[in-house]
Amino acid sequence: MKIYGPSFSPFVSRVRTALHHKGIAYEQELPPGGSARSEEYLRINPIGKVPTMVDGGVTLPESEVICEYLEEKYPQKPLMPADLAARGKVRLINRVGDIYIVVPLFTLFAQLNPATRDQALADTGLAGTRTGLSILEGFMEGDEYAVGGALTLADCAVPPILFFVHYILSHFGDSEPLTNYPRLDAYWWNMSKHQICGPILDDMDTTFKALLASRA
Ligand SMILES: N[C@@H](CCC(=O)N[C@@H](CS)C(=O)NCC(=O)O)C(=O)O
Repeated sequence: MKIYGPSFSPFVSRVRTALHHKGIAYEQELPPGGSARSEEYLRINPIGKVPTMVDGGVTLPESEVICEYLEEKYPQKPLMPADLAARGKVRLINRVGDIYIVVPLFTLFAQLNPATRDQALADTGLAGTRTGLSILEGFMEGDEYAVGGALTLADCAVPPILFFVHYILSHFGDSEPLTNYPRLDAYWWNMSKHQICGPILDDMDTTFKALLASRA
């Protein structure tokens, strides 16, 4: 099994968390041609984003799709609860993260530099991200795990998103962005110490700092 993409990507981290939890061996490579938009990589994944999974003859883009594939191919050490309503909750939390937090967060990511910042776009991104966090706070079932009492696909997706919530909002004067969301705040600290999620978050931190240093 091969995963294309760097460890600082929240979407690569989501897939890596599932792989580590299930104990599946994999190789990790950066996109050939040096970018997710290179011709070589676009032949593998025409969406031009990371991650992509290649498993024998199966090539899949999109982190959520890859995680569902892994869950079905390797049902041992499940990442979906048995209960139907809980399964719906996992999918709902992942949808909220991908649409209602990541989308406004990406708007903010393009406005990090105060010198070139479009303040109206930044304000829209900030408001949207905080609304998304508030929605997510309401759907979280606990502060140890997102749904029920065990790791699920929601815990593969949410902690890497919260990593970038911290990084991005710190550029807008909010260095403790989860203070108003007590369940998410406690969850973040619990996940940073979790035996599977903690090391993945550490890898995000190390590789992201290296990326920033290489650009400085
Ligand atoms: N919905 C996609 C999002 C993937 C995504 O946005 N990846 C970013 C990195 S975090 C990317 O590949 N960006 C490269 C680019 O846009 O050129 C997923 O869940 O896999």
